[in-house]
Amino acid sequence: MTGYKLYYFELRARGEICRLSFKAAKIDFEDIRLNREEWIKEKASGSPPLGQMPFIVTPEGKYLAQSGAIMRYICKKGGLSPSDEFDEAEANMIVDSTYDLRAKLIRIRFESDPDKKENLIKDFYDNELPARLGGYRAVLKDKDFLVGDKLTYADIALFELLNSFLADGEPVVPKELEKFPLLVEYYKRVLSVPQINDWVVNRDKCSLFP
Ligand SMILES: N[C@@H](CCC(=O)N[C@@H](CS)C(=O)NCC(=O)O)C(=O)O
Repeated sequence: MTGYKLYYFELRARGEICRLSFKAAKIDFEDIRLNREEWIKEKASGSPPLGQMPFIVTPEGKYLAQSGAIMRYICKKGGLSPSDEFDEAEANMIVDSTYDLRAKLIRIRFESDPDKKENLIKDFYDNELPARLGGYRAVLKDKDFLVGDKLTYADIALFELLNSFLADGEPVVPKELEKFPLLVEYYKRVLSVPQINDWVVNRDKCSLFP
């Protein structure tokens, strides 16, 4: 039986959260990075569900797309999913809000009008990001991890956003956390999880966006 295969571009963007989930869950996977031409052929085969990447192929030959669904599935397999129903809902609250922030950063990246781009950047860094970080701090309280008493996919989603999108994938604390000392400690705690640290420090580096 072959193992898991993950298909994405040679980018972090929406693929890195899947790579990090496999690593955090200690599940081996083949990290397949397609270029544009290879992707066009793969898409034309009709195999990728929804016609988008990232997608995975399981050892049983099943296909799954959508980075959030892949993250939840892999993390559940690796014991990184909350068992309590409310904890699970709270984890999903965090994940969904990190996806809101990702969508804003992706919009900023691809905005071609310089004035609009500047306004989007200002609103994001002056208003939206600090408001959400304050919210994450309130959920964290004095716990080690966001939900329950162990690392879950809520931590994977938030850490990946902070590390990949704000710290450019480097093993450093993003400067945006400076006003949130509890989140600085939390970020360092997640970064020090051995399999996460190993990935962030030693991964095959690629850029966030094209
Ligand atoms: N919400 C989806 C978005 C997937 C998506 O937009 N994928 C893009 C790359 S980031 C894609 O497949 N683009 C190529 C295409 O549509 O042909 C996720 O998080 O996985």
